[in-house]
Amino acid sequence: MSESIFTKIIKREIPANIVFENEEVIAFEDISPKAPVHILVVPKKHIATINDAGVEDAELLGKVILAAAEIAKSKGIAERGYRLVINCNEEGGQSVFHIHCHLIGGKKLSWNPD
Ligand code: DGP
Repeated sequence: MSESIFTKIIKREIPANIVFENEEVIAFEDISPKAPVHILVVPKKHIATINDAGVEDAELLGKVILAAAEIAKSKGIAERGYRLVINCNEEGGQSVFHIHCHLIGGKKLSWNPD
């Protein structure tokens, strides 16, 4: 399966508040934010979960993380700090099966995996 809700956002079939885009990566505000800054940084290539990524995706995934860091800077939260999260499968809390990195910040974050 190569379609996901995020593929529809990439193709502009459904709207999103896009904050960053280049050839390989797109980033947009999470529809259900958990913090003042909550952005999803998404490779345009459809990869369902991090389990499905291969060594051929290493550079792309690095670009996703670097894009998240750049967005954190542009949002003014880089120095204060923030969190990057990739959920995987059911117990990891993944609900959209197209790899994405959550950029979360803008407040003091607790550390509680529950
Ligand atoms: P995860 O649970 O890690 O798979 O995160 C999926 C996130 O995607 C969740 O925080 C809510 C967000 N989300 C789901 N559907 C949409 C959508 O249509 N638009 C946007 N902007 N975010 C969405």
